[in-house]
Amino acid sequence: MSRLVIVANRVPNPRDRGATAGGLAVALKDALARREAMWFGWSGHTAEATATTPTLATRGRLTYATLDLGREDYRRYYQGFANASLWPTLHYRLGLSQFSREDYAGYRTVNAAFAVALAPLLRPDDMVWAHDFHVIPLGAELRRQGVRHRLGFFLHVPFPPHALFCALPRGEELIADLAAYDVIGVQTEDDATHLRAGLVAAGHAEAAARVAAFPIGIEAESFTRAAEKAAAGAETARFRQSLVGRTLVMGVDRLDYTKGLPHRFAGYAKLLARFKSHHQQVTYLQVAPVSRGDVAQYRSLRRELDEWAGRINGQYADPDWMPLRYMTRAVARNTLAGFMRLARVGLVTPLRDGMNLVAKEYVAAQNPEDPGVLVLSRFAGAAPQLDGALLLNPLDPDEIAEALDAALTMPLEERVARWRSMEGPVREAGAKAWCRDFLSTLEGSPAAIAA
Ligand code: ADQ
Repeated sequence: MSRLVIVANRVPNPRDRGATAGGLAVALKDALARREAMWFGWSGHTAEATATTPTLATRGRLTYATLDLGREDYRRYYQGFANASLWPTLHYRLGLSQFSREDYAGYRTVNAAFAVALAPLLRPDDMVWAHDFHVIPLGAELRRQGVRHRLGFFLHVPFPPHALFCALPRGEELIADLAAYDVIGVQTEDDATHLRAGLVAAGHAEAAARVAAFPIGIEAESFTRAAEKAAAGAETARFRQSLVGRTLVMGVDRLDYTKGLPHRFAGYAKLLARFKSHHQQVTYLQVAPVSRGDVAQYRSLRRELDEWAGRINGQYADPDWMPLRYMTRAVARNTLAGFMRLARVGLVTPLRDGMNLVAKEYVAAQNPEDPGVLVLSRFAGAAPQLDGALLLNPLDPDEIAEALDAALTMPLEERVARWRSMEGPVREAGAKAWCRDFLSTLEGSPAAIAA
């Protein structure tokens, strides 16, 4: 079996295992267990200048190859073009997207530095799988280094319609770079349709056939086991006790403007305003650890949510009832799994999301005898697979309030029927299947497209 080289902006720390491993490491676990592999990417450290040779570390059949990035390169590549230009554009938020030629140049510089450092490490039989919007030009840069290997790319976030994407300056150049990959994976059929049209418009019709949807999944069985175990543990018992019999609504997100948190809080406020029967009866726990706290838009989002939380509790709380519990500290994955099993409603309302794994985790965490209800945004990539959820438009707070009321009053029989229709897809289209589908497509692709 050929060696697998995974390229991602962040490479997991070789010392992190299990619960502390990042999302991508969990998703790739099966693929990495089955063969010799290498992780390649940023070390997580900055230095005066970007390193030219990677630092290598080996753990069994896995090699870690990482580069320190120069402070200025890091700022322009990561905080600048990746997070402030590409992230909003790919999530359909042109109004939030900033562009500067210096940031774009930094993004290209880092991708070229990655390619120059990676090319000499490749063995003849290696397959390269690059992940996400940070490394779109990597394939083209590797080809420039003379690399003829099979190169795959997977985009974890949405790909918008062409008219929207090409409003980003240099957008067409990036689409043309994608044509250097042998397989270009996206989350949904909609994303695939948009990207194919983009490739055709950018004059790369030949690459359109290499685009395919590979919806990412979770390791459902292990998540279910974690939820069962945590739900029987002391931490969940203490949390359950604190609810004093009230019904739990739960949200779990990174604190990001794509996740629709202000709209979600507005929807919850509408529930309390319009459906008074839920007063004293419901508790909403929102866990949203701060991410990208060094980007201005994320700081202002945090202020907005602080205000919402204060307003909701200020207006509706009783001395013995706090309707909203909101925390920006991270909570351990296993603890969250136990809390999800306790929650009658999983509230997942991103304004746009590549997939959204929390929705799938919520389904996997449920007790089959007494499952909760998933309330899910139509604009999450997971929506087409999870049609047993109450699907809604997350931009309308009244729709959120109505879906919450329907979920909180739903009879057991309907909850079971809806959950059963989702449980199968979540289990079958899991992380393992995702890896295998992508890698077998890459293995089967005609080798060396760029002669
Ligand atoms: P994210 O935007 O990070 O990922 P998501 O898929 O929901 O979004 O979450 C990834 C993981 O992080 C999940 O396993 C979740 O449990 C965990 N997580 C989220 N919030 C957490 C919290 N408050 N505390 C602890 N853990 C938390 C990007 C894309 C998604 C896509 C994934 C995978 O934006 O659309 O589903 O990649 O491709």
